[in-house]
Amino acid sequence: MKTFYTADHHLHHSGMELSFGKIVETFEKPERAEIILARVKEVGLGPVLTPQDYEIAPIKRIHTPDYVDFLKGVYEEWRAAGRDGEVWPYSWRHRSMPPIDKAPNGLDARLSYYSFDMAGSITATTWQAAKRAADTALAGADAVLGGERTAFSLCRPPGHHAGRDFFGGYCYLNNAAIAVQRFRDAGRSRVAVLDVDYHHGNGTQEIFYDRADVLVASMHGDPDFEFPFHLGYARERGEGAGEGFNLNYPLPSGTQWPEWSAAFEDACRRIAAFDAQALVVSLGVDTYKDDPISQFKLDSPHFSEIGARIAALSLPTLFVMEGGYAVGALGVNAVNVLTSFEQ
Ligand code: Q9C
Ligand code: ZN
Repeated sequence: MKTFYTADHHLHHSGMELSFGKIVETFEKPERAEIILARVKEVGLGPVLTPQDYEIAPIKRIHTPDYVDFLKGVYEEWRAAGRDGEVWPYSWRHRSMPPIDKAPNGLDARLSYYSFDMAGSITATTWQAAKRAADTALAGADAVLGGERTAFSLCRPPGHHAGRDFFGGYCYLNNAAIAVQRFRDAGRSRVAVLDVDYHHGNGTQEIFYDRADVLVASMHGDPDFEFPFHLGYARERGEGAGEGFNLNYPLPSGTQWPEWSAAFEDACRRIAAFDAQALVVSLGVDTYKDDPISQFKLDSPHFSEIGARIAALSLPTLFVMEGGYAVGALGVNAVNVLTSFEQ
């Protein structure tokens, strides 16, 4: 299996985050991608290739032009306002405030408009890193379109919390969604997304919610107790033409393999029935028992079972890296999925 990777991911590093009332080193740190890359090399998964520098057009198939301009330019605006450090939003529209559909003018109001949390900041080079993560997803999609059965896009920063015009949950551009659209634009008429990250992929859900050509299935911590909250309930089934093409499997805190794999099996069967021409896996391994920010109890061998079950779908499959924060086991867990897929 080819792995797509670029060291440009180092261009994004929010130093800190707020975790249960304490300022701590961010869990979404550059070391994550290096650990996964080291394991890819250790097991001899296959060649590690640098993605080309793509045009912006395939990113704008998913993200709005105003959001892309905002992400590119907001750090300079922050500096021009006389501020140091990283760009952080800090206040959001409460349910008591009427919705708006146009960005406000002021810097902080616009930052609020284009985000939903403060899991991660925007640094001087976050845009470049996010753009290269999207390139990494595109290169993986192009490898599969070129005839490879599978590919691994080692994206960082991750993407599944980013929507058409918002960032959050450590995500800025939705790498998996950009890859899905690449498959669609190359003529694959139906594409499935299997999101195995511990968190609900609210961005991916938002992007494809009204579409029947993209089936999105996600197993995750129940939004009643887990980030991103508010979205990810089973009742969210898609809307309009997309009704029935969004599948959520919210699961309780402490979920172990039998319960997780039952939901996963149901998702796999629904994907098989969808008759997809390509599959994009949002590969988060934060379901691991020792993940520092998650509450599921999967163990390292379970990730091998996940890879084998995905392989049994017999679909052209792109793996796109999402979350996973237990750095000691991160490489083993992510690469277990990939090696078992290939066996
Ligand atoms: N105290 C992904 O896995 N909240 N994003 C963490 C920790 C943000 C997870 C709070 C979690 C985002 C891609
Ligand atoms: Zn996650």
